[in-house]
Amino acid sequence: MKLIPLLLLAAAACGGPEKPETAADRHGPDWQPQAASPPADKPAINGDDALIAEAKQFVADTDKEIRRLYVDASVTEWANETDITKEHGEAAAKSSAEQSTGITKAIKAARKFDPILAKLDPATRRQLLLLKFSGQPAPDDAKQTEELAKIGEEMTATYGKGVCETGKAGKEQCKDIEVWSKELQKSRKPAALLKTWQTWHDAVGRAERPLFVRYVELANAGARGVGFKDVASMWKSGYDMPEDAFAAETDRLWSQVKPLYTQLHCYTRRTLNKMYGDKAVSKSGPIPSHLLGNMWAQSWDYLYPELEPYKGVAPVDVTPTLEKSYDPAKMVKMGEAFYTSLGMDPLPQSFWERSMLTKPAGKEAVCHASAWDVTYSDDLRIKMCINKNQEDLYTIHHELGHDYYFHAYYKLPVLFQQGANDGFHEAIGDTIQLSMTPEYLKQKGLLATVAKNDKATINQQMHVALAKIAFLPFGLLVDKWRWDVFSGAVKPDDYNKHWWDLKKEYQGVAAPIERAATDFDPGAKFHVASNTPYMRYFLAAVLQFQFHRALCKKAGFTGPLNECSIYGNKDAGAAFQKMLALGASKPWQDALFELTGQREMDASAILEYFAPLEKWLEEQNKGQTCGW
Ligand code: X8Z
Ligand code: ZN
Repeated sequence: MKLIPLLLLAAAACGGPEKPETAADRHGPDWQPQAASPPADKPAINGDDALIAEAKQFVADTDKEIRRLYVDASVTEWANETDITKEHGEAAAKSSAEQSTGITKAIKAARKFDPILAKLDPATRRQLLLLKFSGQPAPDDAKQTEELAKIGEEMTATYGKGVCETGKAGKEQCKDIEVWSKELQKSRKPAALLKTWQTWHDAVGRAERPLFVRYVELANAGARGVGFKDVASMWKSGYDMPEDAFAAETDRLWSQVKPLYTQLHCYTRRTLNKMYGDKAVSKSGPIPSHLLGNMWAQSWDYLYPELEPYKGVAPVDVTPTLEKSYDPAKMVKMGEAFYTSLGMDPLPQSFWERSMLTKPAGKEAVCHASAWDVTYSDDLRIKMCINKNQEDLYTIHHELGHDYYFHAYYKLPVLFQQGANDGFHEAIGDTIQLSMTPEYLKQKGLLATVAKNDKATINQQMHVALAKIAFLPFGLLVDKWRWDVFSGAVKPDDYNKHWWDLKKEYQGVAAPIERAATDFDPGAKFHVASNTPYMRYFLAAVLQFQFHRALCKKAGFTGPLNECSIYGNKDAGAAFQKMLALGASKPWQDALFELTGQREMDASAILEYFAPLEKWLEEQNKGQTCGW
């Protein structure tokens, strides 16, 4: 399984399956996610016992069938993403279509158990609930199902290959996102940055546009066939609460963190204004998207040298050491060592034999990092094109978080082999990142010196904030955009405009040049091209601090949250593993409660963690007009 793109719902971890569990326990067993099922509260009838037994058997049979479909889809998808060819793409589309068809059949067949849901044992009931969210449903017409799967593969492959030209011998020469990203990270020349930004967006975004427009129609047809209003409704319904309540939760969490983001934006904009002048960066408007060191302006850590609060205090960047004395496998070993220090198992030998740690020579591949349990049986792998730099060291820890989640639950029924919600899956490795403090990095020999004073704290916090606070509005808006697209509230002619409206509203970021309705800038982002839901990353950005706070408490740590590292702490490790082992067998609220004592997602741990930086930013921004 890879954390799953919508289409696939296979097990890969750049998306977990779309989203598991659901409302059964909190809202009563009759809670139904929009699906067109008969009411669940019909009076008991004599045949109930037979139907209950049948339901149990159905769930056992479905487990086998879905496992087979997931494994087939995941095996062919792995082959294609590590070696993009026409044949691999066709095979992947075929198994993806079979998976959609099989899931849809099962969802429809399960409807007969709706009248007795309340009488089923919790595990059977929950699997029936999760089945509704177990993958992209197929449209009724088999031809359309095939088309949907093909388009899905084509979109992923188009993104993976990147910007291509046909060379002399008629061979296609492509430059993938890695190449363009390096330019955006390193250059400080606005004209060069603009050229890079525009090349990627024009080539990849525009190529994705017609595919995506059709994809929306077909995916919605599939969702409707199993009783959802549309794909947006299907995605939002998968969180153990009514869909509107879920959407309101995301807004509530954003309102908790928005003031901190606004302070960071204000300080960053002022620094960029000083660097590039009023013409390039206005003092009061949104920041042009190409100047933030990242293709989507989603995290700004490459601007740290320019934004460093106090010069000459102590380095916080481990890239120089990685470049000098590491290779990709050694970086992954360092990640594994963190997890084993918590009492978790070493990665299986097969991980080292089967993972893709660098781009295979002479092949096209999807370099966007992901984690997999290809056969849903502890067949753990990661797929990355590792660069020897700090960002990728952190991404490795993110991906291993997925693999350790897979490992903790691989013996469960396949429908429970998911995160408690998809945000949990994304948050595991990120929680570990929060424990990679300067002290820890020094212990590992990655930093030679660590300063312990207020200035060092602010520098360190700025470094973390440029990755994790800058990310928050982006994490929120990608699926706000897709919700409006799938629901039909926004039509294709306005797709691009709506994207930039949301980028401005939430991120305070603007397109560097005028964009047209024929452009398709969202398609220049991996998760849109690969149909991987994105709200999970926003949830993870919140949850990881909640997890970190709880784990630090279990570890007996009483100091400031930003100084805590759970490295080597077996008590914290045991608590973490206990939650991971639940998979999706319980509503996420129960899993969260188990670890944190809270039943709600809550951004207060973020604010607690960043309290020193927030205060510092407010002082820096005093007298300024922040916002845009
Ligand atoms: O896609 C990812 C991971 C794989 S699940 C590398 N992330 C999001 C992104 O790159 O946009 C991690 C942070 C957000
Ligand atoms: Zn991930």
